[in-house]
Amino acid sequence: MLNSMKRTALALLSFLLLICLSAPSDAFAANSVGGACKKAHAVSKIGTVQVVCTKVGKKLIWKSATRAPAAQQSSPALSPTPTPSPTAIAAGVAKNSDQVRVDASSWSFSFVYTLDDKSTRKSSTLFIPQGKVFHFSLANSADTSHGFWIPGLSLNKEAVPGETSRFDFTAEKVGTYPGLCNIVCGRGHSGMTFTAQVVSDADFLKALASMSS
Ligand SMILES: [Cu+2]
Repeated sequence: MLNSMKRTALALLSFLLLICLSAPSDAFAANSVGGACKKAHAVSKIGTVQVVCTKVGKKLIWKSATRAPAAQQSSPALSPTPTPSPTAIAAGVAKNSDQVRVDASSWSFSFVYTLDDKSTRKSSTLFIPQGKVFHFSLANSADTSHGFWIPGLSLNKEAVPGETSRFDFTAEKVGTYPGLCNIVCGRGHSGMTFTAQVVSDADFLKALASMSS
């Protein structure tokens, strides 16, 4: 009988202890944010949310004290490759006497575009905006001649060593056109191939933006 009473008393004590431990630090804490409280500025917790007893009108209610996260600090600017402006073709690039420079060397072709801010972009593919008078320069600093030939566009120019030639060209039809050297120029001659892409203004800007400077 005595043992039974002891066990009951112990169980009751444990229960009370559990209530004390789990109760909020403020005895008035209600079950949720917005619930009633009795002591202004009292601080408590509801679940994991810190709450403050706040006077709203004539009532005292628990309000979340969790602050909004601080605005994210912006990381230092990484100076991304500037995207050519939409006017780069119509106004900017068109101001340059050489909108694209074709570099013919032993044994490859590369294409260098000058943007309106005079910066350049280099590409192994020749992009030509459709329907525009486009200013080309063709340079060859090597010691042998190369032929800059795009059969599908009927474009054929000789790149003479040490000389730069200039010409205007308008490509009328969007498409992909294989290009190659048509002068036998040495052991790497057969590898002197490239692709010309005639594209819309929008695609031309995208292409410029993706090129390395
Ligand atoms: Cu060649």
